Amino acid sequence: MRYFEDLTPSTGAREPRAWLRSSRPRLSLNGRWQFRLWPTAPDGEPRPDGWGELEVPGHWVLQGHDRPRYTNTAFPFPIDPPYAPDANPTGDHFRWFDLPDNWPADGAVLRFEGVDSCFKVWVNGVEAGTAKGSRLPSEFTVGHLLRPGRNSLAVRVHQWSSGSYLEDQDMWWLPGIFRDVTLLARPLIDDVFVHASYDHLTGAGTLRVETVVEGAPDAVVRVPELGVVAEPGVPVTVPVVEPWSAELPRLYDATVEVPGETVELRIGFRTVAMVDGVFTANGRPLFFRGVNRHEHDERRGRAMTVEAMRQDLVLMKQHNVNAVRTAHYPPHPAFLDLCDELGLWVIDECDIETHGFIYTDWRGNPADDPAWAPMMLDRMRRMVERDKNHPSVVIWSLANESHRGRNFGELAAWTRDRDPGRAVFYERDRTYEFSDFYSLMYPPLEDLEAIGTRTEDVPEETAGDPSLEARRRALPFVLAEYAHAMGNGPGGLADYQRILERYPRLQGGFLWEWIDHGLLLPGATDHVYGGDFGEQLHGANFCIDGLLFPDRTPSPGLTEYKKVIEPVRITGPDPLVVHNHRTFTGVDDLEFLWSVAEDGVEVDAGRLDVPDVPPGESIELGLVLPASSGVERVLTVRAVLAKDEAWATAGHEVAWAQFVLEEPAVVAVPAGPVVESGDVLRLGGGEFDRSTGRLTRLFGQEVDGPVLDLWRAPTDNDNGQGGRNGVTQEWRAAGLDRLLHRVDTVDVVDDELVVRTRVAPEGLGVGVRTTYRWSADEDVLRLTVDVEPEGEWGGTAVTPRCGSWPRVGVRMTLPQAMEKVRWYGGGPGEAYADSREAARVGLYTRTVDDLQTPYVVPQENGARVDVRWAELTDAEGNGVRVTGAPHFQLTARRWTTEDLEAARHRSDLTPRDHIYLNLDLAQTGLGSASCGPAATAPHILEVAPYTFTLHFRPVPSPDPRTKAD
Ligand code: IPT
Repeated sequence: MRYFEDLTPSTGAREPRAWLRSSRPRLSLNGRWQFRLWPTAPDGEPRPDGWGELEVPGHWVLQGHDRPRYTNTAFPFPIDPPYAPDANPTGDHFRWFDLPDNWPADGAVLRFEGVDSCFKVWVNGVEAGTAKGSRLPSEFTVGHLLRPGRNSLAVRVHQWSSGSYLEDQDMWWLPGIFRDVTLLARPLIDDVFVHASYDHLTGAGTLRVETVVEGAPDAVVRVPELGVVAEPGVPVTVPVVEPWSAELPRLYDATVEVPGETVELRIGFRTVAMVDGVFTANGRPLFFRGVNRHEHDERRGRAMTVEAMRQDLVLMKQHNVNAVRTAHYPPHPAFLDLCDELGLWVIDECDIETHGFIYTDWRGNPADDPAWAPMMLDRMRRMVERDKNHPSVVIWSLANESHRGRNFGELAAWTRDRDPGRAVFYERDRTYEFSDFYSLMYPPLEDLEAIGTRTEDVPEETAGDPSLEARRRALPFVLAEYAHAMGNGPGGLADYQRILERYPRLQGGFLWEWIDHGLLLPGATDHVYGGDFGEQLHGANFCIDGLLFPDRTPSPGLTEYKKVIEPVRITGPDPLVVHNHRTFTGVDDLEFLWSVAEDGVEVDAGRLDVPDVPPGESIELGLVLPASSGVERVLTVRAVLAKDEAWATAGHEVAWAQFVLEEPAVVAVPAGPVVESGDVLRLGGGEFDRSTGRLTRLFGQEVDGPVLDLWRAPTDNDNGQGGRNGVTQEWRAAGLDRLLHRVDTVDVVDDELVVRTRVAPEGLGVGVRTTYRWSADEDVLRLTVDVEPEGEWGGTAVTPRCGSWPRVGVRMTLPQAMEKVRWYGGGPGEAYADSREAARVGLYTRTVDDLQTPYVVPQENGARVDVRWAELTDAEGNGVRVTGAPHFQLTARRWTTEDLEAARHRSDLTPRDHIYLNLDLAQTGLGSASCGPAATAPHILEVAPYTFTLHFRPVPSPDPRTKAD
């Protein structure tokens, strides 16, 4: 059997050990390598002739050789473990390197941080070893193979191997040497295991450092700041230390020394423990405001730069995220260093996922086959040994989505024995027998609530085993994945958070997922996803499901998450209360600012005196507000950083709240005559077609509409998973995407123009009676729309039920020059019924182009909610102001809903020569049905009668109070 297909994890590799910063010489072998790609695994040794070049670390498929492949669960090769197909792209990598003159003569180690998926190494033409386990390090002893001066290094990398059966994570298949390659002078200190605990009752820290030193000379452990000088293996108690937590990531510099080598460490004192079914750190229950993070860079794939890793963590901290699950493999080791430094709780997950065995109904699943136990245990050991010194890592995760399997018992037992100081996690074995947590993915709210009260149904898997079931039911719960951020969404975050925070059993969750996996291939401007290469089997855009766009700009979902998981809450206005939801720290790092705005313009502001509030407690504040003014008044209270932190500067906003103190006075109904002249009806600033009743000119500008609109370009979450279980199907079946309009009557009744219509889909009997009532005076044109569904929306024997509408509102066009948008209402970003916590009332100015949210796969986006009024004007400042009665939702684009719906990539959208405006009463929420529950009842726009009113005024306005500035 060929080495890349056998069940040997590696040959010639050294024992796994910690990732250490050593004073011994090292030589980075990153850089330009020679490269040649073979369509199938060749025999013999790589020879350097006629080759191209490649950047290492890197994936060849992102550097012009072959192409990347995306599948969700399906293996892109036959399920025939442990075999690889003959079509097994194999990349030969070759380079020369010069050994520095002063390189120590006592040996060397060649270290690979990650090679996908199996490789063989030759040094100066002699084989040094082989390894599998893509996202894990491998080291080979190579000192005896080196010579002074010039040396050659050849690495043959196979895309497919037996290891691939353990690497079916939902992501791009990206072969190559994608993490650093380093030559290390042979370590004298081979391994270090730091045990640094914290006693929250006494405030003492206890440090014990185990070392593995070759030849066992005496090592010395030093922590200068604490005056500690200790022997390895001997516990030292320091009476007072500052503990490490994600909120206050206190690290102490330390060293381990032997003659000839110093290893530098950063120690965090902290103790995690299960106490009465609750996971605690330093004596307090932990609560995860987490994200699942894949390693992804739009150009470099999983060959991450340290800058991008830092950027990820800084963005997480800035958005109130306090935990990360390294979905679904150990990250680059530098990432965990940064987690220690910046403060994040980490679930470190092993590089194991066998999801594709769902297609054999789990027959042959490696997780349940003892023959695979060594391969799996090897992975667990390499992760735990590498990452064991990071205070940020508090939970070891055995795997993702690999079903039930006895090998997990072995992994868990080994892990608990090796590191009793952390918890063990595995979600997909429904007995949870090997896990310290109960966990699920994407449960509906009711299920989460039941889990909170420990009244959830007994899983089938534990039904026959009362003691196993009792154990499971006593476990704390962590939401491993929820709120699928695919495309526009997720919706419902606030609803989840409310439940998560209510029950002590629920210790938080990890949103799916951090970043969109869109890839930019060399020279391309559009991101690719599954299917873009004409491949048959692919996962389409299912991995475009992040809170960041592929270029790491935050999407509206992240802004919403930040608001929803605020660690400090402000409620009010009377009384105004600050609640500290942190676990360990007070609020004295924050400054509390207030301001009052009238119609969006700040009229008063100040600083609130807030005494420190201990974690878990609240405080009431006195705030005397200015007297009534007759216009809308909004109080905003913000908590901002009082000083710079490692991840944000002073003034960075952590939490905020808004309160409408006073509603505006109601606008009177205008009354002026309707004037008929030929085919045209004139009413205030509007001109209407006599026969259709359609508005054709508005304050002198050519317009079309407004007409009823019920449709939107379906979102990924509307579509549901794989185009099933979504609302789009229901909406299409009801013909909402093909509505026809018929005008029944156009009447002038007193001072009103009344246009009665029926709007209905082709081919069906359902319809919507829609009446437009127009009235006007000199300044304002007023439209009231009555919407009255009729027919069998509830379904018949032959037509399906349609329970909701995407939107209810009107659409109209404006001249393309009216691209400047100024509005008073929710913003600055888009918002939807179940994703609107982050929208705050203010006065905003944007262009129509700015209003678009650049989802990789175009879909409904860009709505602004709670809009009191919005102006669309041209460069000269001429245009129209739309006012709601009281509020409306605003969407403006340079293309139609239909264009948006048809586009598969952003470059498919080309501006037309109009601006398309949607003025809505409401839209259905977003939900998370692309992998989870749909929008819930309160956020669904039911099929029902609706009435809404809009006022149109010219800009500049004759009324000085509403003048554009
Ligand atoms: C879950 C996977 O764990 C994750 O990798 C990703 O595929 C996510 O779904 C969807 O994007 S698995 C799902 C069947 C619950």
